[in-house]
Amino acid sequence: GNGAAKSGIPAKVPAVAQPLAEEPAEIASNIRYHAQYSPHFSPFKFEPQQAYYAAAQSIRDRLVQQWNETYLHYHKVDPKQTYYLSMEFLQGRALTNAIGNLDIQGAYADALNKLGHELEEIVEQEKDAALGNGGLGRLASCFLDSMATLNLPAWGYGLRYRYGLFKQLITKAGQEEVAEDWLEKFSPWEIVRHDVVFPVRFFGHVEVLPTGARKWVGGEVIKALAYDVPIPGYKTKNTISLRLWEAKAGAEDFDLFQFNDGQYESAAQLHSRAQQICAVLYPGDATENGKLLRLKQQFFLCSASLQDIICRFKERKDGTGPRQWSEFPSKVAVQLNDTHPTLAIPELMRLLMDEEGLGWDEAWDVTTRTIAYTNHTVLPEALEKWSQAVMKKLLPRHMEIIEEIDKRFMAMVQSTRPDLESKISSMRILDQNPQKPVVRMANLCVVSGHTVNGVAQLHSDILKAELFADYVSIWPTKFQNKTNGITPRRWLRFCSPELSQIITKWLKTDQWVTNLDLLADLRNFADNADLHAEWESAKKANKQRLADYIFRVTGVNIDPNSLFDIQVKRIHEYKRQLLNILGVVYRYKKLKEMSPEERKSTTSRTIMIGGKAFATYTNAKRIVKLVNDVGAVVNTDPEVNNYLKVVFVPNYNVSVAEMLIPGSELSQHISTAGMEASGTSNMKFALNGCLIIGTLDGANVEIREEIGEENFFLFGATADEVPRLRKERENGLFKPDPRFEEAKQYIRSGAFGSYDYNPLLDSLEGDSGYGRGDYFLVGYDFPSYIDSQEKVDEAYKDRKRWIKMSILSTAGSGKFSSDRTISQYAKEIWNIEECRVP
Ligand code: HBZ
Repeated sequence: GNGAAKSGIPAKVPAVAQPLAEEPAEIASNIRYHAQYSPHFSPFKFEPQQAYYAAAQSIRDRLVQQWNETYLHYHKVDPKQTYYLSMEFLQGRALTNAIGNLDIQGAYADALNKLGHELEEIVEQEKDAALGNGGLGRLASCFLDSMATLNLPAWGYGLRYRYGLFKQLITKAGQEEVAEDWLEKFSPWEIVRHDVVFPVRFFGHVEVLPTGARKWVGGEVIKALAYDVPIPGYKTKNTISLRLWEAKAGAEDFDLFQFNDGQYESAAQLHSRAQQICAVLYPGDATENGKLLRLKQQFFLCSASLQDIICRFKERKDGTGPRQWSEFPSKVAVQLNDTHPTLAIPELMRLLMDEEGLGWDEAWDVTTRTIAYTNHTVLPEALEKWSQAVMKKLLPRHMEIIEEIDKRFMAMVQSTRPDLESKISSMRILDQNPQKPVVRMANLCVVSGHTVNGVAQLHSDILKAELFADYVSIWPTKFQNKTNGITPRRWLRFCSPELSQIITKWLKTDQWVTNLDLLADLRNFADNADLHAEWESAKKANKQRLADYIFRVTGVNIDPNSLFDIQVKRIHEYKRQLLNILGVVYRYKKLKEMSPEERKSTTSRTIMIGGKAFATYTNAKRIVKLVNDVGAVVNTDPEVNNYLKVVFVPNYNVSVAEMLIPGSELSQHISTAGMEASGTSNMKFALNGCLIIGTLDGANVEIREEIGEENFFLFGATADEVPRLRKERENGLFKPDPRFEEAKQYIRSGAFGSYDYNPLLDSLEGDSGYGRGDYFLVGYDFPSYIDSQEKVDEAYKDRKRWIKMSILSTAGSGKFSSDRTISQYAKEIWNIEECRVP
């Protein structure tokens, strides 16, 4: 797996080099060393960019040292280890996090000062590593931080995409996507492992050997090369790995003869096919080519990771004889982040049977005791289904194995549960629809995994009652809940040092950073006038910083005394940014109708909306355009722009979130009930003392429980009402509120420009069908949303009450630490324990 053990590092050579510098002066000279001797830049310039790379390389030295110590310690102790397989990791920037977790922030700030730079300016030089789309990818990154901090033997596995999530530009036409080159120069946070390379096969066919054994041969073989991103825990030596695979072809795949013959493209064909695999995160899958490439990516991750895991399992034996395969599940836990890495199941079966010679039953026992699956959505269109024909062509041996799992599952149900006869066809892994036979990946995970979990209580309940109800009757104990969490390091300690300092002062300890439940003690001071003053001044500073940022990126001047109201997340109809902007349009129209005197008694608001729309999601892109068009009119309307501003925050990503969230006062989590599995930004906002307006959906339910219903602005239908409301709508029984009609009509009238918003607004009309007939119930929830927003306006006028609610939001956020979530996974799913580096 790492090479260290197999080749046997000579024990007499000390593994640890010089102790690393602690004093700012020594650190400064170390940074200068990197600036002069690293071959990336010419040595005579030391501008912020060079300073960033040199500082990062100096920090990396520390990370490498800790990483090595951690690896050797795990190797010696040989604990059970978890592997978190994910197609996405949304890491964001690493520098502030690394020096914060290593607890050397002050020394590096001083060192950079000696070199004529400000740390605050240097950290801004770093590009975000955006190897993910949204919540699912960011969750994986928060989990890594908690695994390291809790000293758990656990690693992440992912892909090293050449281009991560696109950069969003806002033009007159709306959103435009451009490639974001996060590796343009190089990433100082990754370490290539030229000794960790595995072959990954595609296509080919299955051969039957004389023994009867089956072997996958032929096709094309591409190399997976490991890059390690060290993940330091907070104030601990433990530093784990995010291992990212890159696809490569070798010199033997380069056809020198063809090249010399002038056939340049075909000479390097496998090289270019290898390059395609990790070229982009989430290649568009509208075409058959796109689908095939996505499936290739998924298999590439699964195959390389499992080969590596098996290799490490074999290396870490203590005795003399070979390892028993039955021991594997007590040394290895594999967690699938949604169905994207489902192919780990048939690939582990294949490796065990075809490469290691196990029989079906033994391989199945090992596989099912190793693998667990997390579901992140109940939206039917997001449940992965792969064409059986495509799968057979790309992965012929895996398709055989999947067919066998399906066959055995059916036989088991038929023989033990005749009462489920009528359900079998929908429970099967293979959907034998003659038009388009597919493999249902979620079903494969449920049948093959030992545990299935949802990501918030409501979501897990829905999984058990609806999506996976039939399986629950077979395996009642297989299903669990693991409510999501966020890392308090990145999402409070480092992104809001001002508020953190106040919390530490009042709690008289900084232990809350790793024991977030301690925040509950802030309740003792929720009415204290001194705390109120400090709290408000920290919020004010964060708001000012945010206002300056907004001016810099949009040119819009926002008033730091207005209520900062934020909704940032991927643009999706179920998340209902459209409800937000319709509410804004209604507010604008009412303001226009008021007298100047009346306006003065309203609560001034700045509404910020940000998020990326998937490139081919037309309605999502129309929503982006609408927010921008409304902003352009409102912000330049001298009658109202002291009372209302609307800003679309471009290119929302992790580091923009770190700016927005600390400066927020109200945030919107307003999805149609039952559709947002959990949400995680809701937790980040609440932790930062931001109040929530939201529906009873996902983790909102639990947040409201924790912070108190009097501190949460609730509105809207509940999840159990949604099916009936949709029915009623289909039957023509929905009577829209006049305010809803007024808002839509105002847009249709052209008040925000001549762009044709009728197709978007029409999705809110009619009586049935996805994308029509208001499937997301914007119209039904509109009146209660407006009423709830009026309560927000009233509450904001009472400063004391508002600050108290803000303090209580932070105080009630302890549960939502990813440390709590990961401890629960460790105990209740993985069965792993702390393995602290001495
Ligand atoms: O996962 C999100 C859920 O929508 C959110 O409610 C939850 O909090 C979060 C973490 O559990 N899901 C995603 O972010 N999903 C994706 O990004 C995605 C990516 C590729 C796909 C499908 C979904 O093919």
